[in-house]
Amino acid sequence: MGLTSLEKIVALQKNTSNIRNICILAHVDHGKTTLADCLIASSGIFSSRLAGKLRYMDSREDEQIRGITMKSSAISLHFTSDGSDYLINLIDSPGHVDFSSEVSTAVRLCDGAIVVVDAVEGVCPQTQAVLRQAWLENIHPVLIINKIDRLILELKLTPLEIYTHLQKILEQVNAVTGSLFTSKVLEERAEKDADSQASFDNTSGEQVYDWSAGLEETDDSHLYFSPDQGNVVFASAIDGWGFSVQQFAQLYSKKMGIKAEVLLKTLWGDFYLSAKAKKIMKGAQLKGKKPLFVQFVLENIWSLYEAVVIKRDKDKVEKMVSSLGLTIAARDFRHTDPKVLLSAICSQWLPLSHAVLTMVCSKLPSPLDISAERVEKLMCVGARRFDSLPDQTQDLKRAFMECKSDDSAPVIVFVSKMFAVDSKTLPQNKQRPLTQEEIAQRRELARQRHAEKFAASQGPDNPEQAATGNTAEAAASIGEIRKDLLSKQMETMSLKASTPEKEDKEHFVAFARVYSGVVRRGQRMFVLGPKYDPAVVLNKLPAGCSAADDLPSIPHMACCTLEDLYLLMGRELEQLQDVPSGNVLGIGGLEEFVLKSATLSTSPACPPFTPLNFEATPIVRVAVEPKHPSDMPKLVRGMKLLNQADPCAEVLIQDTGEHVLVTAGEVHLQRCLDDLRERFAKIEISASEPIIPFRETIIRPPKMDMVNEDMGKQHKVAVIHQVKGEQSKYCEGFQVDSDGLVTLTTSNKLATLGIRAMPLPEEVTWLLEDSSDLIRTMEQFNLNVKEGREALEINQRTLEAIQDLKQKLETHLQGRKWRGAVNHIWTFGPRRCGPNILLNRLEGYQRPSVWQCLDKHRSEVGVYRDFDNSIVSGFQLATLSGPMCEEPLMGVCFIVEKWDMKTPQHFAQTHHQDSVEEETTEDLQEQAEGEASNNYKGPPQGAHAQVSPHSNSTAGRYKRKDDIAVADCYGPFSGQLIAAMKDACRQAFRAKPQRLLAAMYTCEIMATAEVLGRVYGVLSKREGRVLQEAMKEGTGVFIIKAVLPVAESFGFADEIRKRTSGLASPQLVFSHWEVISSDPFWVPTTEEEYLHFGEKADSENQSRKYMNAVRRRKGLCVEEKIVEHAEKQRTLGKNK
Ligand SMILES: Nc1nc2c(ncn2[C@@H]2O[C@H](COP(=O)(O)OP(=O)(O)OP(=O)(O)O)[C@@H](O)[C@H]2O)c(=O)[nH]1
Ligand SMILES: [Mg+2]
Repeated sequence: MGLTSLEKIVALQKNTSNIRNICILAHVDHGKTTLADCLIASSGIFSSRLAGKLRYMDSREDEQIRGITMKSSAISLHFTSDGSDYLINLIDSPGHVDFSSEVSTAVRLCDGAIVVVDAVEGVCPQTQAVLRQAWLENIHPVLIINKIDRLILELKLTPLEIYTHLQKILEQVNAVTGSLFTSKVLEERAEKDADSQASFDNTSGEQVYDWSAGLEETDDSHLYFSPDQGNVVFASAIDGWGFSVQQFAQLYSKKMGIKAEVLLKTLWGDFYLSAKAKKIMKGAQLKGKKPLFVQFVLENIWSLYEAVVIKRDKDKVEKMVSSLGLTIAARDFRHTDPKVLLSAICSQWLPLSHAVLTMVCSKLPSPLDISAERVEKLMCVGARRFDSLPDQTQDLKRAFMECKSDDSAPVIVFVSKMFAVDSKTLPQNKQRPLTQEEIAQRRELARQRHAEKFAASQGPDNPEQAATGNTAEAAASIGEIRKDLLSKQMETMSLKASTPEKEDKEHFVAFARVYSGVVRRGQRMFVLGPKYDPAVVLNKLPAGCSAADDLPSIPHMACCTLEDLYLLMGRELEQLQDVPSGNVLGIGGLEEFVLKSATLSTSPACPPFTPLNFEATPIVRVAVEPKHPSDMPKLVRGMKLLNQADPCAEVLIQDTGEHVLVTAGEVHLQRCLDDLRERFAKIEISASEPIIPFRETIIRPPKMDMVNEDMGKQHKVAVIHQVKGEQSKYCEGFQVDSDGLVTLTTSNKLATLGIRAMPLPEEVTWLLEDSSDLIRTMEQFNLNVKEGREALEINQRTLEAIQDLKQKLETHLQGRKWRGAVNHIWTFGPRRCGPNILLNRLEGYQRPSVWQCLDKHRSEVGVYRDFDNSIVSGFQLATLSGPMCEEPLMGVCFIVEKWDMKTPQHFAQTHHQDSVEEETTEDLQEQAEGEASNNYKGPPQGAHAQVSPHSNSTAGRYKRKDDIAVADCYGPFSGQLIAAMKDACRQAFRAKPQRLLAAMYTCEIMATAEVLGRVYGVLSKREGRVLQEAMKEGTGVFIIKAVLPVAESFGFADEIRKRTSGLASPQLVFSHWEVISSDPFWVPTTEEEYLHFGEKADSENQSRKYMNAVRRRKGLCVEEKIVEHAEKQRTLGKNK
C-alpha cells in the first residue's frame, strides 16, 4: 500500500464508523513498538525491511538508546479491509512501570486495545495492570501472543509443546479477565440489591443474598480471548508474521473442501483429523492424536524455521517458497543472515499487519459504539451520581452517544496530556518540499522572465511583437505572478522574523480526542478544570452563552482559542483545519490554559471528565538545584515546564526552600532530569540523593529482647523512664502515667488534655490507607454539614463502600480496648484522610458522628464543643510529622481521655489573686476565637476556629483585665490548644515503643537457573526478602517474587542486569509499608546484649541508620558519639 495523502486521511476522519482508536498495551519489552513498526511500514511510511529495527514510535534519543518506550505517541494509518477504507488512530504506549501514567493517558482516548503478551514470559505484572486499566476505562481488548519464534529457536519446543504452552498463556490471560469480570458482576449485583432494598426499606423482612446468582445469569463468553472468536493473533513481530485462526481456516477449507465455519470452530481446540474417516473428531488429547492446530498450523511454521534458520536447507526452502506461491528477491536468498530470508518469506506469507488490522477493524468498536456505561463513568466525577447532574448536563450524554460531526452538535474534547515539541517540528515552521503545482508555477515564472529579458533585448519597438499585441497581456500576467511571488517572499520573511522568538518558547501540544462535534482552528472553547461543577455555574450564566461571549469570571473555568490543530503522525505533525468527532488529535496554543489534562467544550453544561486512573504512586523524590546559583530562575521555569509536560511527575518547593522533583521510579527520574537539563531549563543542574519516604508508628511492647530473652515488665518501666528523662528537653508541664496516658496543660493553664496512643491493628491501617478517597469524601460531607453548606450528593455505590468500610473497621477493632471505637472516631489524619485515628473517649461529649453521611434521616444528634477544631488541628499536625524524624505517622490511634477547661475563677485564683474579676469562659473563648480567626494561620483544612453554638450568650459583659493579658501573652487560646494537643500526641507517641515503617517495592524477576544464585545475592545484600520462587512450566525460567525496601532499591535494577549479563531485569512497583523490626532507640542493657552487640550496638540497627539519615537531611539534631576509642587513635599516632 502506498503512502496515504493528507487529503485522504482528512476524508477518512469524517467517516466515523470506519475509525478505530486503539492503543497497544503490554508489559515492558513484549514487543509493542516492534508491532507498531510493522503496522506503520504496511502503510508505506517506511520500508518493511526497516520494521522492527527503526522503532519509529520511539522518537526520543534516550528511548532508542535504552530500548524502552517512555511516552505514548499516536499515528494515523490508512487500511483497506474487504474493500472499505479504515482510519486507524494507533497509540503506542510504554510498558515500563515507571511510565504507567502514560498508559492511562493513552487508554482514555481509545475505544479498543491490542494487548501484547510475550510467548515466553507469559502474563507479567504489567500485563495484569494494563488489562485492569483497559477494564476500568471500559475499552475492548484483543490479544496478540508475540515472539512465538522464541519458542522455536530459543526454547526449542516441538509444535505440540508450543500448542500446550500457548494454551496455558491463554488461560492465564483469561484468568485475569475473569477475575475482573467477577468482581464487577458482584459489585453490580450488590448495587441492585441495595437499590431494591432501599425501595422496600420497611416492608422487606430478612433477605438472603445469593452472591453467585449474578454470575450464572450473565453471559461473559464474549469477554474472553479465544482464537475461534477471532480476537487472538499469534505472531512474531520481529520476523514480521502473524495470523489469526480465520486465515488458516479459509486456506484449508479451499484445500481440503471442509467448510470454513467448521474449521474455524475446530482449528483451535481438542480436535484432530481422522485420516480413516476423513472427518474432524474431538478428543485429540485422549487419543494421543495431533490437534488440528499443530498439524495444520504450527508444523508448517516450525518446519519453515527449521529449514531456513536451523538447517539452512536451501533446496527445501526454495520448494517451500514455490509451494506457497511467493516471490522472494534473490538478494534475500543470498543474504548471510538467515533471519532476513525468514522475514522476507514470512512477511509475504502471513503479513502481521494484515492479520492485526483485519482483527482490529472487525473486532474493535468504532467511536459510534461507545457504551452508555462508559459515558456515564466519564461524566461523573468522584462520588457523584449521574442523575444528580443538572438536566442540561444529562442531555449531553446523547451527544456522546451519537458522536455527531455536524455544527449543531456541542463540541466536547478531552485533553489527556500535554507534550512538548521542538518548534522546528511544527508543520508551520517546517520547510516543505514544493508541490507539483508550485514547481510548475516556478518553471512558468522562469520562462516568463526569460521571455521578458528576451523581449527587452529585442527593444520595445520591435515591430513584430507590437503587431501581435500579446506583450501587454504577457506583461500583465508577469506582473501578477511577480506580485504573488513578492507576497510569498514577504510571508517567508515574516515567518523567519518570528522564528527566533518562537524557538525560545517551548511549544506544547495537547494530546486529545473529540467526543462530539467538530473542532475548528480559531474556535473559542470553555476549558473546564477538574473542580468545575456545572450544577453551581449554570444558573449564573446566561442561557445559550458561548465561550466567545464576554462572561463573568467563573472559578475552574476559562475560555481559550484553539490556535492550531494537528494530525499526530508519530514523529511528525500535520496541520489540519478542522477535526470531526471520534478522532485523536493534537491541539496547539493551550499551554496557558491546561496544566496536564482538561475537558474542553462549547457548552458550559459539560462536566469535567473523571480524572485519569493512575496506577503508579510517585514515590522517588530528589531535590534539584542549579550548578550556578544565578541560574535559579531558569530552573524554576524549567521545572514548571517539566511539570506540564509529564503526566505524573510532580514539582514542589519544600518548606526548606528546596525544589523537589517527585517521580515514579529511577528510570522516570533519569528521564525527567535529562529533560530538565537538555530541554526545559537548558542549564547544568545537580540532583540530591533520592529522598526516601518513611512513616513512623508505634507497636505493642515486644515480649522478647534483642537476644530473644523474655523481658517481663522491665521494658515498660524503661520506656517510661526514658520518656520522663527527656521531658525537660521537649516540653514542660506534662505527666505520663505508667499506662502511657499523657496529661498536658496549655500554657495559660486553662485547659488540660489527657491523651493516650495505641497502635492500630495492621488490617485497620491498610484499610484506612486504601480508603483514603472514601474518607476524604466523608469528611467533605461532614465539613459541608458543619459549615451549613449544601450537603454533598453521594452516589449509592460510594455510600455502600463507606458502609462497608465501617463494617470492616468494626470487625477488625474487636476487644475490650476498642469497644464502640468506630462510632467514636473523631477524625482521621493527617490531612483528614490518613491512616491514623483520633478517638473520642470523653465522658459527656457527644459530637456529630463522622459517619453521618450514612444516616439518611439525620437521627443522630450531637453538638460540637467549643474548640473542637483546635483538637482536630493539633491531631492533624501531630500525625503529619512525628517525633522520630518528622515523617508522617501511620497506624496510630490517639485517644482523648480528658479535656478539661478550667473556669476563669479558678484560673484567676491561682494566678492573679488580686485581680478577681468575674468572667465566663464563653467570653474568654469568644475573644480567643476572634483572634484565632484573625491571626492563626494553621493548615488549610479547618484550622479556623469553630463558632460555638452558645458563644453568643447573653451573659453580661465583664471587664477583662489581667486574665486576658495573661492569655494574650501566650497567644490566642485556640492556638495554644492546637499546640498543646500536638505536644500531647507527640508525648503519648513517645511513651510507646516506636518504630519506623519503610516503603517497600515488590519485584518480579525472571531468571534462568544459571543466574539464580547471583539474583539472590543481590537481593539479600539489599535487604530484600524472597516471597516466592516458581518455575515457569516448560521454559526453565524461574520467577522470583520479592520485596525490597525503597531505600535500598537505587541501582538495584542495574546491578541485577549487570550481574546476570542482562538476563534478568526486574520491575519495581511500590507495594506497601513495612515495620522495620529493630528499635531505633535501642541500647544494650543486659550483659548478654553487650556481649552480643558490643557497647555501641549500631552495626545491626538498620532503623537507627535510616532515622538518623532523615534527621541529618532535615537539619535535626542527631545523637551520635563521634569520637570513640581515642586512646587507640593516639597509639596509632605514636607508632607512626
Ligand atoms: N525474538 C523476538 N524478539 C522480539 C519480537 N518482537 C520484539 N522483539 C524484541 O523485543 C525487544 C523489545 O521490543 P520493543 O518493541 O521495544 O518492546 P516494547 O513492548 O515496545 O517495550 P517498551 O516500550 O519498553 O515497553 C526488542 O529487542 C525487539 O527486537 C519477536 O517477535 N521475537
Ligand atoms: Mg515500546
